[in-house]
Amino acid sequence: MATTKKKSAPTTKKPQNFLDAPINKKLSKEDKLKLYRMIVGIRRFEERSLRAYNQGKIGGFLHLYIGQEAVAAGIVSLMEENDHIITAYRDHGHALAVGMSMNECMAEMYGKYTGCSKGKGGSMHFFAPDKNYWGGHGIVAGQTPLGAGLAFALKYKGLKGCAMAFLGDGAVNQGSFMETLNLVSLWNIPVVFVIENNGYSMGTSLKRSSAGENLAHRADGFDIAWEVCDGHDVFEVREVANRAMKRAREEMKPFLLEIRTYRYRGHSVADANHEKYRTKEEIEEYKRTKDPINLIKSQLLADGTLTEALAKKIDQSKKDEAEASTKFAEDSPYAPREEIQTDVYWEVDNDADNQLKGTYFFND
Ligand SMILES: Cc1ncc(C[n+]2csc(CCOP(=O)(O)OP(=O)(O)O)c2C)c(N)n1
Ligand SMILES: [Mg+2]
Repeated sequence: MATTKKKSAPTTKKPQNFLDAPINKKLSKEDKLKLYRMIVGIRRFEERSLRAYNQGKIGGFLHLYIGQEAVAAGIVSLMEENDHIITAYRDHGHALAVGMSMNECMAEMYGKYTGCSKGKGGSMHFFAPDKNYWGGHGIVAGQTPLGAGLAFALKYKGLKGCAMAFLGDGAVNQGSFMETLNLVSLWNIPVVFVIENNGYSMGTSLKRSSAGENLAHRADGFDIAWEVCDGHDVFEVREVANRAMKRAREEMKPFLLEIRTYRYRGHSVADANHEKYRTKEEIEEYKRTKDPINLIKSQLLADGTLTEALAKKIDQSKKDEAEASTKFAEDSPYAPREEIQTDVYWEVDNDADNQLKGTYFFND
């Protein structure tokens, strides 16, 4: 892939087989199987959630990550103790990758009290602060200044870590993202922005909405290092993201990473006509040549980590886990009536500690 890198971008030499890159050579057999289980698990969880949605069990929106699994799985596998992560509404893959259970995620979509956000957030608002996972945000690019804030906090507290802030290709054109790039460069904030470029923002193709040879090179205008890579091969994602994360942690510098990926489904389940703005052939070609599950499976079969029998067993266990999560969600209660207005704004629930005195539209 041709990328014109200016002085702010690090020079990289990409290996032919990303499993041979030093960061991947370190992986044990169990580490590699963990990545495989994760990618398969995300796919099976989402397929099951789609069925539940079509059965009318899940309301609101459902934005599926199917096709993009290797991005979240690869990057989260590199996270260290002080690293944080935040994303937009296509948030199921990142949630499972940080270790959230299928039960708490499925229950959240069913609107149940046992869900990670007590059933009050739904598909777009998965959160796990105990796992440094800060959501799940519906305003396009709204999570990017928040990601910068997470990284600012690390610097302020003197902790060595980085914040991973994911955004879509459509989000790069939002003013808030540009403002954030300016500040993180000025203040040397250890944030890595990951553009998950799946080629479309809702029904608008990248070509129709974004100027420039690629999206990442916009970082040059802010003197921020950047790189572009493909997101189908989890080992490529790890190889490239590792450099960005290391640089952020060690040099206290921001980074802009553009990862080229693809979503198989419509923008959300409501976008049933997605074959109107792209061809069936385009989708089929991606599935045939770049499917993240097929890629990791063939790599692990070739290096002896996986056998067909084990792959089948893992697949079945992830289907069973997803199935069990729907039962858990179904059997769970809704939030009690008296809690219906809590957990919306921290200030309202913690009035004694609230330093911003004002009125709220639902005060009386
Ligand atoms: C500020 C704002 N404007 C518009 C929308 C409506 N909207 C929701 S998703 C979306 C497209 C975003 O596409 P992209 O950033 O490429 O992310 P993807 O859905 O591909 O993951 C739009 C325009 C919104 N949620 N927020
Ligand atoms: Mg997109």
